[in-house]
Amino acid sequence: MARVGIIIGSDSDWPVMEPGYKQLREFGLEVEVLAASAHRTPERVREFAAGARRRGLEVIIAGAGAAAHLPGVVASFTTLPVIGVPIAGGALKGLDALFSIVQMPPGVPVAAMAVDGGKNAALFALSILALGDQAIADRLEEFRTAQADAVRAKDEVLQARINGLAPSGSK
Ligand code: RP5
Repeated sequence: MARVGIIIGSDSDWPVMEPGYKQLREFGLEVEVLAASAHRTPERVREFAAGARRRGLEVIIAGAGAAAHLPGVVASFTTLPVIGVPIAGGALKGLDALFSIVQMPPGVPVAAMAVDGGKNAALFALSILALGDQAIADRLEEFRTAQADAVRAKDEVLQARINGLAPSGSK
């Protein structure tokens, strides 16, 4: 049963959200995915969001561009945590979507990720699930350790390259 739902305003948003989807799948989670627009198919959005908890979802990631009302509209139909991802594109390059998502009025909150932050949305969703799931918490620790190891390995390569370039006699 899917514990995370990803809803996007258009199939054109999928390339931004796919890395997050893959991340969730790597953690062994089933994910419900839907493309539906707050403006073009509002009834479909309502149906998705209003029934989300009943279907077993625990957290929803909502990605949209332009006047991105989708995360807020989803949040208006459910008390599940909603993570909004502003998607770049169009004349304002995601600033419009960022403001639409981050400036929710009091009462119906949405967590706002960076513009095009589909992967972080998945990691944040995993942190929420980890509150009540030790296996996911353990896997998140492993993820962070592997990430740190990768940074250290890149630094070693960088240091070797710098030292190789250093003129003789210099440190
Ligand atoms: C938004 O408008 C969607 O989330 C998408 O980011 C943007 C453009 O949609 P399409 O014209 O590509 O369907 O509602």
